[in-house]
Amino acid sequence: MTPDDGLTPRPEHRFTFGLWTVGNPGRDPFGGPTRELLDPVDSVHRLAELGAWGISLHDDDLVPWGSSAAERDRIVARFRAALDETGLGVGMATTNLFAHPAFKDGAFTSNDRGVRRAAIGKAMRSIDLGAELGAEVYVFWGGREGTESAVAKDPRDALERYREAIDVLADYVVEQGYDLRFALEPKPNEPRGDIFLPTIGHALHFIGTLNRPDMVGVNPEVAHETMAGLSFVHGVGQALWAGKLFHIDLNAQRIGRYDQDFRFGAEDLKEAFLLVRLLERANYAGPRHFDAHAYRNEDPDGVWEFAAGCMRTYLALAEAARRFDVLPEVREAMAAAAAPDLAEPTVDGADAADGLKAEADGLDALARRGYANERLDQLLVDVLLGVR
Ligand code: DIG
Ligand code: MN
Ligand code: MN
Repeated sequence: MTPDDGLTPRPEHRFTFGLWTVGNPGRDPFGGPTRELLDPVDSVHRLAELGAWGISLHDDDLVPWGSSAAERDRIVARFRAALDETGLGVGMATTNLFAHPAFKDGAFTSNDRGVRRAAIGKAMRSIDLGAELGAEVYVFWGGREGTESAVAKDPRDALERYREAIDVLADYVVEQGYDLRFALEPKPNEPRGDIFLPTIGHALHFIGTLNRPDMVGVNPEVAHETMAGLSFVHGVGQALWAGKLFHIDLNAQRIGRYDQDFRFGAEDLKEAFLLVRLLERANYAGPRHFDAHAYRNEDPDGVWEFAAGCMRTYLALAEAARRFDVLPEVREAMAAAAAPDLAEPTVDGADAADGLKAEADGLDALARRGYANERLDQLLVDVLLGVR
């Protein structure tokens, strides 16, 4: 048991885990399960004991596809009772539109119109479940929305079908009176060779084309933007700047690898520090959601070490960020880097074009200054290493 060193997760921290994360049985493309399947009710109780605020789920995580209506109601009632008993909330719900073989050419963007219509129907049934459980956000991860052979889908048609599906589902939520916001989750590839809406930027543009853009934000994932070779902190920063960070998938990833979904902080600690510092300074109020799983070689005890580690690392990084930002030497280094000056508007109404053009003559003088980034970055490393 970890000593109470101020890093004990509590419900007010709003940590959530997908049922599929702690319930991951260790299956991978080259081997079967290494752990027993976990009863979602057991996950709820164990996560509550660890100090999590809530859970998230795909429809099929709770109600196996093909269950009868009576079986569905029984399963949901038992799960609802566990949530009530523990006080755990439901941060997010989503649809599994990637496991059933019918989705092998896509769901919303399958070339088969019947599959596209069935996908929308499955999403509607899953939205009903999410609303019934009190989910705050509804995520769309288009894991099968893509191609291996790009000649088989005109990307313009695919995006038009994607937009049509999200518009129809947003209308459905409004017609049903559900209090749900949508969040699109980008990913560049895997399981498809190339996936539509591959990055935060693509998703943010796509949202602007929708009939109800205010209802839709993004659910960026650390691993996915990293797989694309991009800065996750910059991507989350742009989502925050656009007012579109409705949810977030926290985990860890090494660039150039398949989607690893490691424990939060298990890889690039500096990037994780900068991410947590950004989220905390932005007062991000959504669920701090982990979409990750324990190593395949872990036993059931290791699964709960994994879950505790995700939350402990987030809290430790938040504490380190607070310590970093109040250090006098950091404030001095920030000033030397002119970091606060970036928040100052560049021009004001009185500026005439001739005046600005004349200032271009000052470039040689402006080139002489330094920005003290080495000292500032070393201070960050010092704090991370606990030597300052
Ligand atoms: C994978 O990163 C995806 C699915 O697990 C799920 O649809 C979504 C929700 O976090 N993330
Ligand atoms: Mn992932
Ligand atoms: Mn995810």
